[in-house]
Parts: sequence; C-alpha cells; structure tokens
Amino acid sequence: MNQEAWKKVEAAIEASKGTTIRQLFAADPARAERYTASAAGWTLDYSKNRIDANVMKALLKLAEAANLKAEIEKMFTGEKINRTENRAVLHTALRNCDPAAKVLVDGKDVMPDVRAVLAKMSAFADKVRKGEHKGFTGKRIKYVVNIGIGGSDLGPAMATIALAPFSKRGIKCFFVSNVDSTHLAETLREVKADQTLFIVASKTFTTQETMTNALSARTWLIEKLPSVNPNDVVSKHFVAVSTNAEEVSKFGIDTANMFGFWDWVGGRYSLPSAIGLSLMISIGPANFRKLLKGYWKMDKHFRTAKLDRNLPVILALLGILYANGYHAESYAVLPYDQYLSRLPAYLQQLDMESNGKSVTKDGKPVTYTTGPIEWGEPGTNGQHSFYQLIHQGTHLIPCDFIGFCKTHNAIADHHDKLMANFFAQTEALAFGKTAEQCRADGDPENLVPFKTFEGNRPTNTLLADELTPETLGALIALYEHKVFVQGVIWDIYSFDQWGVQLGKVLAKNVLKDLTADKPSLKHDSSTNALIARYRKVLGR
Ligand code: G6Q
Repeated sequence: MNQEAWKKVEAAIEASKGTTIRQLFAADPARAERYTASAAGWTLDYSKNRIDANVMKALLKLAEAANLKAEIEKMFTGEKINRTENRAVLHTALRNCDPAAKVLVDGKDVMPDVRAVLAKMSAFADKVRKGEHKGFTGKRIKYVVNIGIGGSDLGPAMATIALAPFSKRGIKCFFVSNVDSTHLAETLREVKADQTLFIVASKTFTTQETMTNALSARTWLIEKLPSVNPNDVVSKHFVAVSTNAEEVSKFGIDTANMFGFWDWVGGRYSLPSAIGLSLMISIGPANFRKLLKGYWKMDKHFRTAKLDRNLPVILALLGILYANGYHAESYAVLPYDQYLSRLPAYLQQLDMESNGKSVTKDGKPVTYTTGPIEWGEPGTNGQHSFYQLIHQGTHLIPCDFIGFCKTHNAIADHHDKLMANFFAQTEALAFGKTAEQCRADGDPENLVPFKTFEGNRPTNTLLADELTPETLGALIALYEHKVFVQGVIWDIYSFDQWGVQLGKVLAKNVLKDLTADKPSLKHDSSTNALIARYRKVLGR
C-alpha cells in the first residue's frame, strides 16, 4: 500500500474522529444525496459512514497512487496479472455481451470460444428443460445434481436459490460438495436415478472431494439402472464441466458431454462460465444471458466511471477505511431477501480466498491489514441474534445492507415489514439513542446506561428495484470488483489461492495413515494419538 498516500488518509481520519455520523448529517442537509451513487440497477447510499469530504478525497488519492485505472485496464485486456500462476484474469470476458468484442490472450481472441461454450450450454439446457434429453430408461430429467466444491459449487448453489422465482419448478437442483458421505447420501434419497442428471463440475477434475462424490454417484447410478454396458447409463446421466478433457474422459464421460472453460477463469469467479450450467438448466438460457448482462453492465461501469462515482471503488475504499484506519477485523453482509440466503457464504469465498494474503507482490510480508473477515445472515433473522453486538458491542462491524423495493412473493404486508426493519436498522446504527432520548421515553435512570446506543456505526445501503437475473449479476460483479480494487491497493495477488491448494495435499498424507495396515505415524504427538484413537475405534 502506498505509504505516503496512506499517511494522508490517516491524517484525514484523525481530523474527522471528533465528529459523529449524527453530527455530519446535522451539518449537511445534502449529505445523503452527496454520498449516493448508482449503476446497473443498484443504488448505493454510503452516507451513513464515518466520512467527510477530506477522508473521501484522501481515499481516492490512495486509489490513484496504486494506479488503479491502469490496473483495471490490465485485467480487462487479458494481461497476465495472476503472476504466481502466470495467468490472465478474464472472468469479465465470460459476460462480455458485445457481439463484436475481441479479448486477446497470448494474441488469441478468446471470445469465439466463450460464445461457442455458451451456445453449447444453451442447447443442452434447453433439451433438458424441454424433456428432450432423456435418461437411460427414456424418462425426462427432473433432478439435477451438481457435484463440485468451492468455486465449482458456491456460485451456482447461491444463484440457483437466489433466482428460484425464475426457475422451472419441475426440475429440482441439488448441490453436493462435502466429501462427508452424508451430503451425497441425503441428496440421493431425494432423487430418482432414472430422472437424474449429474453435473460433475471441477476445473481441474482432480479435486478429492468432487472425484470421490462423483465416483460414488456413478456407482449408485449403475446399481440402480443395471445394464450390460454401464457406460451407456453414465453417458445419459453424467456430464462434466471442466478445463481438463483428459481426466474427464478417464472418468468415463464422453468429452462430447463436456462443457469447457479456461485457466483464466478463477474458481470463485466462474459462475458466468460453464460452471453455471446447473443454474442455466434451472432458469433457462434467456435468464442466464440476463444474468450475464447484469454482470456486464457493472463491468462497464467499473471500467469507465470516474473513481468517485464508481460503486466497486467506493465500497473498496470504505472497506480499507475501516480495516486499516479503524482496525475493524470483519464486516457483515446482510441481505434482506430470503432468496439471497447463500450470498454471505458466496462472498466469504470471493473476498477471503482472494485477499486473505500476507505477502506483497514482490514477495515481502505486508506491514498492514489485508482481507477482512466477511460474514452475515439474511435479515431479519440476524436482528434476533448477533445484531446486539453490532449495536452495542465493543467491536466495530461495518455492514452492507442489501434490499429490494419489490418482492416476488407479495403476501399481506410482509414486505413492508421486512423493509421497515431494513431501513430502521441502518438508521439506528448511525444515529443511536442518546441518554436524553432514553429518559424522554421514560426509562428509569438505572437502566439508561444499558438502553443507550452510541450509534456512529457505519453501514452501506444497497437498494435495487427487484431481485432479477440482471440485478444479481450486477451485484456479484460489484463485489468481485470491490475485492479487486482492495487487492490492488494492498498490493497483493488476489487471484491465486495457495492456502486452498495446501489443503488439497495435506489430507492425502493423513489418509494413508488412517487406512494403511502399518501406518507410518510420522506426525506430531497430538496428531499421531488422534489417528491412533480413530483406528482403534474402527478396529484397525
Ligand atoms: C476457487 C478455488 C477453489 C476451487 C475448488 C474446486 O477460486 O480455487 O475453491 O474452486 O477447490 O476446484 P476444482 O474446480 O478444480 O475442483
């Protein structure tokens, strides 16, 4: 992080510290308007933050000092900015809806391949949805089971729930990710073999959890649908989404039934690629394209808007303000829409896997805080549990409140009540409740300290008309680019994940010791004893 520019941010924060959000509003009747910006169907009101003109100016200078505009161009134009893996980062190409667009990687335009895969996915999704792709016994597909983990699970799982109002209700989608056999077993209890399509989603097609689940699902299918040639059954009920044709074919899936993507699509950025196949089957190709269009609108906004009106940039700078300036360790994302129940989990991976790094791009340890802890729950449920700490605890938890003016399920006055809570919470967090207000409400003096709310708790409000494929796409792109901007300013690589790769090899060594006749047990004394206890219970 540019230290000279950061020192100026610190000075601006220091100068602003004596003024509360309440006072800032009192002093400036145009504050809400001043600190509201819109793009791609979303309005961001960031006025309820600990910011004034000087703080914002210093933060914007920090972005400029990191050459943000130039870095954004590098990403969009296919430069290999993921240098530890020597890869371009081009999830934006996946949703580039301009029919004339060209995006070059190593001199080759990737757009024809992107369009071809999208067309292949669309044709297949249509066949499944129309009942033309039949199972081995000639029945139509009613169940889709996506087998994948991490980036090959969280995106489609989140978005399939989010876009349920746009789904074909006759097709049920399931997502199996955990290697815990319970996940697969409980899912298989819900489906009928002759009407189930398994999508094995794995960029590498070597991930232990996914391959284990896929093999067991294959065994189950073959048992349920006996045939002289099991491959005839598998070919009707299994398709693959991967970059690794060789492994796909080794598994026994015809590569004609494989939907490809490329090494320049990071797992956690892969929902708009073929990884979104389960979602596309659920909502249909036309809605999937609307989702891409929403992403694209936000992409264009991010690439072209001035930094001070740029939604991802503003969110990123506010995040840096609290993480580095106020030492807030986490932030909460609070969607006031049941359909976004998995959004916090999705954003957890996006943010924490991307920016959970402690080494700068030149390989030196960072001297400042990087990626924050992200967490959340849909409102209003959180209000009845952890909001207590946000209102009155000792930790500073900046929050993003996400809501919609319209509901897909209008019943009585539910939606007004939901949104009343949505607006009331940010108001209470910003303005609190003074001791005088408590007394005026008749609170006895001994309770005043407990019923006083300090306020000055920062929130962003993100409001759209309605949850649609387009607004969802734009929302995801907004957070993707926010994470990108923070990575640029912190001078870290946001697109690798060596910590996740470590997990992929660690368990392999332990697995040998759990199952071998003569385990080597060359671990520490704690791990050795735990393994021994496990083996004893299982009689090994
Ligand atoms: C995402 C990560 C990680 C990855 C999974 C699954 O950015 O790299 O979550 O998506 O480990 O990997 P495969 O798709 O290769 O099975």
